[in-house]
Amino acid sequence: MAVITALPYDYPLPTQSGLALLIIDMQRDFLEPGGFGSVLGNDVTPLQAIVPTVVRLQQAFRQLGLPIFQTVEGHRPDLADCPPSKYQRGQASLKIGDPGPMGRILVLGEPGNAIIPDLEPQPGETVIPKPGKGAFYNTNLEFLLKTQNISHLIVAGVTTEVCVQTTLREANDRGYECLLVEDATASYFPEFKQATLAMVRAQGGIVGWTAGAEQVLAGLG
Ligand code: TIU
Repeated sequence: MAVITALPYDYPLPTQSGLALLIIDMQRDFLEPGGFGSVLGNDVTPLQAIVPTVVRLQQAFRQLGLPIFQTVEGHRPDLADCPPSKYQRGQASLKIGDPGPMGRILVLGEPGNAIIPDLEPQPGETVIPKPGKGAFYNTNLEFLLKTQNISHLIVAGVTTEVCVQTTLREANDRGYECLLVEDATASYFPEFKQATLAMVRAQGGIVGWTAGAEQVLAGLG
């Protein structure tokens, strides 16, 4: 059986069902100055460092003809899908929906809400807009995965302890076998990234597996 060398033990690749790449929120709003992430007070540079690794994974899945899903955190222009708790939280200089240097903050369709140019999806690749941190909450992701008989998810993106971890936990509870790619995920807080990696693979893989991109690419062969 084909495996990816991973922690806490080898990740068995599926034989009867599908494997997909799930890239979380690699958007200008989180990776570029002036977006939602920087408005929250964060330095965005740690997130930019993973871009080449995520690109390598995207290219490998394309070459293998395997499905690629990307998510985008954002809200309708009328903010009707933004809970007041999310809108009011924090003391940022700009709020969700306010005009920023890349358009309205965290609003679907605005320039700053787009996936970064390096990772622009190709026709046939799926983009899932999501109003929350988890990719399964109020989206059709589960329906699309089920329809395509996908059971195994290789997960990358930002931020590790917020949208990525929430999504991993949602996926794990729904029965998906998840592997988080260690050098293809980043946080504004490096210690939170490391803690998340440790949490995911603790207790025999209570949430899933972790592995480096080299191991993932070698396993996919
Ligand atoms: N603030 C933060 O770390 N993350 C988010 O708000 N969204 C995602 O993680 N995508």
